[in-house]
Amino acid sequence: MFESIIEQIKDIQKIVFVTGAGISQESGIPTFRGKDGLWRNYNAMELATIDAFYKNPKLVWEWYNERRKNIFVAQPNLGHKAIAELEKYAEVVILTQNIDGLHQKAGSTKVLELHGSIVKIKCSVCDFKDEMITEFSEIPPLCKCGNILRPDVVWFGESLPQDVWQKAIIFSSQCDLMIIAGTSLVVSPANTLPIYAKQNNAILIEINPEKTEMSSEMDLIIRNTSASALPKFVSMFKEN
Ligand code: BJW
Ligand code: ZN
Repeated sequence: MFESIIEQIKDIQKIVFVTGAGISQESGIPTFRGKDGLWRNYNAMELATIDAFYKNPKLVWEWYNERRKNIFVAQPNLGHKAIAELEKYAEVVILTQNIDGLHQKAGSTKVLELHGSIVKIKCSVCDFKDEMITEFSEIPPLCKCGNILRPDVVWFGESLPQDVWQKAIIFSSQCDLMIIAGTSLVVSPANTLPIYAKQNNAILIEINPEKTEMSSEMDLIIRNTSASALPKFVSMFKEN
């Protein structure tokens, strides 16, 4: 079984990665649902919601400011770098739920950020959008229109950016191989992407030290961390 999948993989052209917090764990960025995912006794489910932001924007901004500091010093790990290198051998698209920009920092060129980006901000009311260059002296910061600015990320109860989501569906529906790395697949709609790939008879591979919601759907499971597994996986393409 394993050998037959490996043989098929070598001839594959269109590869889609679906990545989550676990892929950046070895860069020192905590995952959401792991033991280290707690912040001041809050968990992500409590903070990453539009309701939490309206109830206590200062608290939510403090959480993002602290994460931003950590993310800015973080470096891509061997997992991010292996995916970037794979572009030499195949057509690679990354559909990431992460907001940390580490895939791009590693050199990957086709990255769709499903849940936004830590470096972007937008107004909670008007159409204003910008990149956050420096920290704001007062939080929550205000837009020129007088309303509160917010991180340009997708919280629970909000829709994903429709243009990004439509492209994610198209790439997933057309790929030959989907590699799902470092995500618990508990959050929708990102966790439906493997279904689109499966409908195209794509091979599904999961890279995760733990079982996920969709492990039973996978053609191959690599129970290892992404920084350990991905360089070995990419080396198979080099040998071809
Ligand atoms: C390693 C590793 C290593 C560790 N190597 N692996 C009921 C009421 C209301 C809504 C809903 C509801 N039921 C369902 C919904 C929809 C909701 C949802 O899915 N909720 C579920 C939790 C039940 N989804 C939404 O609301 C989404 N929008 C939507 O559906 O729109 C339509 C709609 C509109 C209005 C009302 C209802 C529906 C939006 C979801 C947005 C999620 N946002 C966040 C925050 C983003 C910004 C930020 O980063 O701050 O996205 S929450 C958080 O979860 C973040 C992540 O991207 C996302 C996924 O988490 P991820 O990446 O999988 O991380 P973990 O921690 O869960 O898993 C890490 C994995 O790595 C683990 O498996 C480890 O084993 C593994 N690992 N080390 C490899 N070294
Ligand atoms: Zn505004």
